[in-house]
Amino acid sequence: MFTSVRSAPMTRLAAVLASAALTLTVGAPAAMATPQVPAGTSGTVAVPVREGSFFIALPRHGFRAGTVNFRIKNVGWHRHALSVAGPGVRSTSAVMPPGGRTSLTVALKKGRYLLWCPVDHHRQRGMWTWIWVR
Ligand SMILES: [Cu+2]
Repeated sequence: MFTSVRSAPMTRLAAVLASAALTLTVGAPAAMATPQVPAGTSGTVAVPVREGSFFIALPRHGFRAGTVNFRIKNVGWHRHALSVAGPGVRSTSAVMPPGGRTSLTVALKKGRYLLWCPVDHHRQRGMWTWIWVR
């Protein structure tokens, strides 16, 4: 008899605790959803590229292996594009009008890649550069 009287509040308490635990469990994944990806080791790295008459400017030429998204801006007076060739990659962006933007995503492996502008004779006029991936 006494046990059943005492067990009723305990059952309610247990229900409240279980509910609180459920709330915490549901809330936890959202709190832990912040990506913890070290820069340059995985995920996509965004790299701004400027192209003009007649150059290709990158903020750096050394990269870690992984996916790179070149975000290209044409700051010149001619049409430009970006080609990338190296281990496992041979890719060309859309052609940008003066002032235009485009992007090119490539998966870089260890090695050396050539970047150049494939429009007209821009490569011969100086629009090329190397990047190194390790
Ligand atoms: Cu060009």
